[in-house]
Amino acid sequence: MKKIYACFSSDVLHEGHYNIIREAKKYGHLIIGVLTDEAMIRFDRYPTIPFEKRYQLYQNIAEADEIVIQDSVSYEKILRKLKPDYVIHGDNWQHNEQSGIRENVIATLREWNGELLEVPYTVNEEVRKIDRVMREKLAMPEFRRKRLKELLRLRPIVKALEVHSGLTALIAEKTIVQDHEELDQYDAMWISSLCDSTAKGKPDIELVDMSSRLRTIDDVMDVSTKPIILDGDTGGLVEHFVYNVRTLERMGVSAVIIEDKTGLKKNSLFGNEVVQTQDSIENFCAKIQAGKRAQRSEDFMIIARIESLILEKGMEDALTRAHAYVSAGADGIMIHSRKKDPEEIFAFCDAFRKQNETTPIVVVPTSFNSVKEEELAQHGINIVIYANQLTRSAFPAMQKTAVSILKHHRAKEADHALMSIKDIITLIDEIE
Ligand code: SPV
Ligand code: MG
Repeated sequence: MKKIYACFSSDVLHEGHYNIIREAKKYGHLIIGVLTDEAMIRFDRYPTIPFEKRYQLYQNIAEADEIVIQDSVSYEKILRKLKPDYVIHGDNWQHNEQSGIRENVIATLREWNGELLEVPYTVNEEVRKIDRVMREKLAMPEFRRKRLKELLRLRPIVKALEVHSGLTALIAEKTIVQDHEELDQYDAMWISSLCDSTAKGKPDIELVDMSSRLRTIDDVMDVSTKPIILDGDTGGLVEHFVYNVRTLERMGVSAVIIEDKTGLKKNSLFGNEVVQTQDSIENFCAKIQAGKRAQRSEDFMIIARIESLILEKGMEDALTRAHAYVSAGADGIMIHSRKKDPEEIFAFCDAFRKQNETTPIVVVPTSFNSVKEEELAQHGINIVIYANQLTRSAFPAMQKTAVSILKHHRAKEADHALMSIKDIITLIDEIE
């Protein structure tokens, strides 16, 4: 009897899947692969039900003769193990970001004369509705909020991209790339004080107040499902911070990072070129403790950011503070540096991890940008934040266009670098 393999990643079975299953069954022994959570979040959206439930869902398919686990987006490993005569899939992956995965399937099957069968992909009203409902569920505060902690368990390193508007949130939400037979995407979003302020043409000195920051968060939440890490600056007055913790939690923000500075806050990348004052360990611990007492859910994280290396107070000071902040209840620490290489960040992380193996470490490699994620993870770092690159890429592009139009007294010369009108009007999903 011939063997046919199909892999599914959906939480809900719909007509499109049944169509594939019915077709597959005509060829013989049907093996269904269930994608693990780790693989699913690289490839598609976040699962709305745990892996065990998804596995059960596929077990209940009457036509399935065998259920197996596929633990990577690439089919290569599972295909070599099963050596099926056929793989069946919808034809939608011929021209999307999965085309490389498809080519790899064809090449792998060729090793034993196996064949890829493709059925027309079903997009009807029911399929669109299921997708919409899933996304809406993921955007709900109770789902979104806990997702960062879940990702810390699922990912070797959580990748966050800076966003400051609905449009930038869509980029963080939807950008998917092929990466060595796998797919990759961002895990989370960072709402930077620098970029949120810059987008408003204001300096990064806690001038853009919390009401305005909440407005940005709401714009981002409106069009996305990924978890949000808020740059909470110094956290402000303790008496205000406790209210803000509740508000952020209620909205579905996953984490706030507060930095141990006091007085008029300046951007860290200025270092000691401007006057910046670090808070005392005692005061900052009191702020963390007050925030943790105010918090109502298990999911929300208060992450303490240490500015000792930025302010050249030394490694010992950074480590003393890190351990003190964790003892005060911080759910994670962020260590910042404006050095061009990551040596002091690695020295800090290695020393911290000797005494503390579990508390998540966050870094922002803006200055030390040559380091790759894998190396960060090897030093025990759990979250990497790309804190300002979207803003820094958009500004020169817009400025160049403005100059070109002014110089040429028309827009024609700028046009080759612009997104087409057709693309821009279809960029935004409409609610049906
Ligand atoms: C921000 O993005 O606003 C930050 C990170 O706080 S940094 O600008 O590097 O200080
Ligand atoms: Mg900031």
